[in-house]
Amino acid sequence: MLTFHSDKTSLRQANTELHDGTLVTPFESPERVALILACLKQAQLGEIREPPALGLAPVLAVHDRGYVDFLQSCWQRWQAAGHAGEAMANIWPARTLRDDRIPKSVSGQLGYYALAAETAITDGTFEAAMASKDVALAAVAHTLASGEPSFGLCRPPGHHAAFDQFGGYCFFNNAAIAAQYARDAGKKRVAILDVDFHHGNGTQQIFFDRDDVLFVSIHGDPAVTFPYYLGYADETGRGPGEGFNVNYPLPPGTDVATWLATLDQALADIQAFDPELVVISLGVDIFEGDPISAFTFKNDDFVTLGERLATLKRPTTFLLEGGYAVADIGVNVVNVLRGFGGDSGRA
Ligand code: SP5
Ligand code: ZN
Repeated sequence: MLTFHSDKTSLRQANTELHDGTLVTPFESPERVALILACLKQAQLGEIREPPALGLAPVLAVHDRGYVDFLQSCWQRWQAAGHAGEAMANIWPARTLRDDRIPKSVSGQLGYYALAAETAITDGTFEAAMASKDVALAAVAHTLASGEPSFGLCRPPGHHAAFDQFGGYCFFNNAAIAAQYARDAGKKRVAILDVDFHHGNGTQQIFFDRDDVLFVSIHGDPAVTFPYYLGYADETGRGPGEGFNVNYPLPPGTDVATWLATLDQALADIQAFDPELVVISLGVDIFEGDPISAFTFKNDDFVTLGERLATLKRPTTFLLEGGYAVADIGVNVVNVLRGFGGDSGRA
């Protein structure tokens, strides 16, 4: 399987993440991509290509212009304001405060455009987010042109990024950008299957009113799990989008047999939709050893996941989302791709 990768994704090198009340080194690290690359090469899974730089037009097809401008200018403005640390939100237009005016200062805008506080903006964040969406676009373009599967080694991840909000380590919604690109290239129905431990709130929001992009997600129950405010089963879409959003929240600790039985339902939903392209938001944070997640996949279960996804027999693009157990991240990603490709050998 062809992989797309850009060294520019390593330009995102934040030093701080607000985690359980302290600032820690971010779980979402450049090391993640390096380790996956090493495993892909060792497994000889196929060619690894650089994506072309496609600019902002495909981003603006799913994100707000003001939001994109904010991401592009945030770090420089934060520095110009003389702040010592990394740019992070500490005030929101929450519940009892107005949300219909955009503040002028970078601190106010951070809260306006953030949906979580753990994700700091730093030098290189925007450039890395640009590279990440270029990886996603090159991967989907390859699948559209050839019918062959592809893997986009996206970093930073994307599925928490909404129309005009960042957070959950995400800035541009790579899966949404790729799906919209396929729609604009003439594909009538695109399905996005999100298997990351966390609900893909951003992807859901972007397509909630639409019947041309089906969003199906299996994830930790939002009642007890990030992103907390979205991902319930009663979120089924709105207006013309009614019935085209499907959430399968599962309790922390859910066993793999139950998870896979849920996947079978998700695959049936996707087959019923008859998509011309499937985008997999591939989070490997469903691994039992993941430091911030609570599902129970073992290394070999990722092969099974890949095998089941292959039963769809649809043009498929895999895009990396989460996965923070770095010692196992490469093996787990390679196992999915191997399972999908029919070579069930374990990495
Ligand atoms: C793309 C992706 O996987 N983003 C995840 C972002 C999660 N950020 C907040 C994590 C909060 C974890 N709290 C659980 C602590 C367990 N000790
Ligand atoms: Zn995740």
